[in-house]
This record gives sequence, C-alpha cells and structure tokens, in this order.
Amino acid sequence: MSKIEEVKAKVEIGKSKLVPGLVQEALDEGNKPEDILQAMVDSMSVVGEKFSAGEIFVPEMLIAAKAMSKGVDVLRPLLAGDGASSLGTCVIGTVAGDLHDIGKNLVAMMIESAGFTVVDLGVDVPADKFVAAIKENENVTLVACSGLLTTTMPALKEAVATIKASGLNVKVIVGGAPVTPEYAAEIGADAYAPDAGSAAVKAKEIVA
Ligand code: B1M
Repeated sequence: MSKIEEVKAKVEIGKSKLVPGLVQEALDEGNKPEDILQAMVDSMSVVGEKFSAGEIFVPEMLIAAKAMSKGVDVLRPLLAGDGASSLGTCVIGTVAGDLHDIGKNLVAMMIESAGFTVVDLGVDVPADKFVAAIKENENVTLVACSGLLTTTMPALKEAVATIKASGLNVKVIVGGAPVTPEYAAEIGADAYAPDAGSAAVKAKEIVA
C-alpha cells in the first residue's frame, strides 16, 4: 500500500493520531500536497457512502472528520502560501443549522492564500450574523457561505437574501456539495464554486 493509500485508509477509520505522521511521510516520499488532500477528500466520500448505506453512524463520521482535519493541519502551510492581503476581507461561514466545516475551512484557506483577510464565523451561522460581521470588520468585500445539507439550502438562500437586502456593497459566493450553479443563480449569489481551489479563483474574479 502506498503512503497516500495509507493516509486515505486511516482517515476513513478516523485514526487522528496516525494521520498527521502519515501525511508527513507521504510528503517526504515526494507526493504533492494537492494529491494527499484529494486522497483525504476521497476518504470522506467513502465515509459518506458508508453512512448512507447504514454501515457506519454519526460518531464514525465525526472521528473521520477529525482525522482529516489533523491531516489538513500538516498540509496547510504548503497549500495556503502567504498571500498578501490586498483584496479586502472575506467573511466566511457555514449557514444556520449546518455543522459541517471541513470544506468551509479548505475554502477559507484557499481564499486567504488568494489575498483576502479571512474572518471565519464558524458553523451554524444565522443570516444576520453575516450582516453584522460585514459591518463590524474593515473593508469587507466578500462573503462566502457554505452549506452541506439539502435541509440547509433554504438557510443559504436566506443568508444571501439578507446580505443583499442589507444594501451593503459586498459580493457573495456560495458552495457546498448540494449546491448547484443554477441554485446559486436562483438565490441571487454573485458566484458559485464547486471546490476550494475554484472558490479562490472566483473570489478574486468577482471582487476585482
Ligand atoms: Co454529515 N452529511 N451529517 N456529518 N457528512 C453529509 C454531508 C452527507 C452527504 C452524508 C451522507 O448521507 N452520505 C449527508 C447530507 C445529505 C444531504 O443533505 N444531501 C450528511 C448528513 C445527513 C448529516 C446529519 C444530518 C447526520 C445525522 O445526524 N443523522 C448530520 C447533520 C448535522 C448538522 O450539520 N446539523 C451530520 C453530521 C456530520 C458530522 C458532524 C458527524 C460530520 C461533520 C464534521 C465536521 O465537518 N467537522 C459529518 C461528515 C464528516 C460528513 C461527510 C461524511 C463528509 C463531509 C466532508 O467534510 N467532506 C459527508 C459526506 C460527503 O461529503 N460525501 C456528510 C469533505 C469536504 C472537503 O468536502 O464539505 O463537500 P465538502 O467541501 C467541498 C465542496 O463541497 C466545496 O469545497 C470543498 C472541496 O474543496 N465547498 C465549497 C464547501 N463549501 C464551499 C463553499 C464555497 C465553495 C465551495 O463557497 C463559499
């Protein structure tokens, strides 16, 4: 089994203590950080499939998520770069009712490396908290809203509507597994991105 396959296997079964060391070993072997990250993202897909099939339950999903976060910590300095903040501030969060944060954290990391200062509101963020953060922080040019559940897509819609209704001059980007470009357009978002890398590219485009 290659080191990358080992990382993937150990994330799937939530071996938080082993994963950081294995990620480092995979790097030392010359694997690209992007490929190691993709392996961990793939692990989470397997975890999701097993959950859907009733083979594992919420606690197993949670420990797998923790293991992935530990692995991402090792990759962060290599993926994030040191983007000088010149594009303004990006307020980011996972919408109300939604506790998923791995994808949101990756998006935050990539947006930061693209040149934004990031203010991360965390998970379960109500619409009015996004608006308050725009007002409280300096030079907010972008709000990034993540939603991972079909049941929280209405919260995504509410977040975009509330931000737009505030009249504040910011762009809004949305994303997350159940979100489509069509849905993003329908709810009035300025941009949609399917993954963290393209979120950073889109973020720069819409703010420029
Ligand atoms: Co949950 N969960 N979960 N979960 N979970 C999913 C999302 C699910 C697809 C699993 C499944 O059934 N197959 C399913 C949702 C089904 C649906 O609505 N369609 C689900 C469910 C049902 C639930 C609960 C309801 C389970 C329950 O309690 N019965 C519950 C809900 C809790 C809540 O939020 N209120 C729940 C709970 C949890 C845990 C807390 C245990 C844990 C999250 C821990 C954490 O995040 N700290 C968890 C996990 C780990 C998952 C899976 C397995 C993995 C999610 C993940 O981190 N993926 C997930 C299955 C899956 O995704 N296949 C699942 C890796 C991550 C890198 O991908 O977050 O998609 P992702 O981010 C991507 C893109 O979506 C995009 O970029 C990232 C990649 O670069 N992206 C953006 C994300 N945000 C973006 C924002 C952007 C642009 C792109 O612009 C702003």
